[in-house]
Amino acid sequence: MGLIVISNREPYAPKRGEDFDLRWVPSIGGLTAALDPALQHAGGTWIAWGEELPEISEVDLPQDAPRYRLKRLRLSEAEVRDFYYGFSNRALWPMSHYFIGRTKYQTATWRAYVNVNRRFAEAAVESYREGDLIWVHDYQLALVPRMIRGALPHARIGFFWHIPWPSAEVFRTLPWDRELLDGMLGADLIGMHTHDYVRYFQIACERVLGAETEGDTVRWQDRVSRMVARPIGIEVETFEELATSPEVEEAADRIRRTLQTQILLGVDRLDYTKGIPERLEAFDAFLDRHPEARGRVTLLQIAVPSRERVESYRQLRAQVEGLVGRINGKHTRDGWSPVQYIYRGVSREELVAHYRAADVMLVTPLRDGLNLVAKEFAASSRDGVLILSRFAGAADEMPEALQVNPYNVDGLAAALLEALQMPLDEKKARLQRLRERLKQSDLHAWAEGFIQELAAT
Ligand code: GDG
Repeated sequence: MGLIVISNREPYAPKRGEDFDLRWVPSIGGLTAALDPALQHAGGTWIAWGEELPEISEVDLPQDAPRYRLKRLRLSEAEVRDFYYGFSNRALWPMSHYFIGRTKYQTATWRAYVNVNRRFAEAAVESYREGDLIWVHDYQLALVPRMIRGALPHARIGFFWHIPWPSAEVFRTLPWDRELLDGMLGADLIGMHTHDYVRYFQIACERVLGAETEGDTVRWQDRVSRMVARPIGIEVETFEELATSPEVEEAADRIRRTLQTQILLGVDRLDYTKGIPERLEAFDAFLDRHPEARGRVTLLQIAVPSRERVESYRQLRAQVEGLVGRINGKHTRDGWSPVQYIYRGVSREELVAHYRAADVMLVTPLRDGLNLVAKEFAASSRDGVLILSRFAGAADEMPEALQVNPYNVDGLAAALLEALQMPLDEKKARLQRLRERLKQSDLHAWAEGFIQELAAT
């Protein structure tokens, strides 16, 4: 029995070195990090969009000791524009995160979505051998389970939706609500991060399709799909080891020495779901209210460039940079500036050094499927405080974080004060409990658990 993984992003991307040698470099991100070991273990095929060097259609990976085959789909410029930026990121992404006002529902991009989903499904059918398990990932590929099912009625197909599933009233704004649900229900097992998302999905199936739901199942057209709430985890030990390595400790010390203040940290893709302007406003309000904190606290915001071809992401960047300028202009004095803003991705070592240097981590999305940064910080920090939005999927599993409503700027400013004043033993006790829970359901348990349940269907 082999495994077929299907995702938009590929696990390794090809890079030409200075000597023109081709290297396959692991992609950044939790999903690919979790599934790569699982696929190395089971053997099989990974199907993804070959973004760089699309002329390479297949490769055996990992490069030095191949265990599985990566099949790379070449998408045309128009497909990237309409399927990826158009439908996935301007219709499904904002809708699922409750940003109905930012959606652009267009028949032309929907058609491209259908066509590209079909290409992924066809590649999967071609790779399939009797007994294989097929695991499809995320909102870009929601129609793939049904399309595979049409060709392989007896295959075992799993699907994981990595972003929030919104309330049925929001979901019903999607003009292709029936088609999307029907596409997903081609799977035997459908995973989401939280029980709430699963419940909202079932309600949508009832209202939109008239499907029957019972317990953790949905019955639709003589087939039963089972739902599972299984939040993705992280490699806890990897973060602990990295965080306590001499290089990272030294880098963390450097950050502290440079800033010479307490450090509040934000790390996000620059996305309107992440609540970055609200966080900046809250810090501004905090400095207004607590003049004694001026010169003694810095907010370090790492914003990783994302989806820059979409207008609303460019607008967000301008908004954030305007706010940073306004807040720094208002409060800067005697060589201290309140906000340090980094607009680029950093290496994993630098990232963990920042987690390690921070006194307070601000994870304040307006809506987030789960949020891995919150978990990574909890695994890496020595005695920091996590402030976490109640609208991140991870909040269910992290009750020891200071939970906030990111829409409440005053409440967020008050949480900042509480975090900065928290006694050391309380901070350590909270982190300890968070860490224990992270270890009980880490990344490998997540992947292995889903695969085992799928195998048992
Ligand atoms: C989607 C859902 C869900 C970030 N900056 C740098 C960097 N990162 C890494 C982090 C983390 C990952 O990227 C971001 O994951 P998140 O979960 O925080 O957010 P999304 O990208 O929106 O992910 C989300 C996730 O899928 C998994 O299901 O949790 O809700 O939206 O791992 O460490 N890594 C490096 N440099 C950076 O500057 N090296």
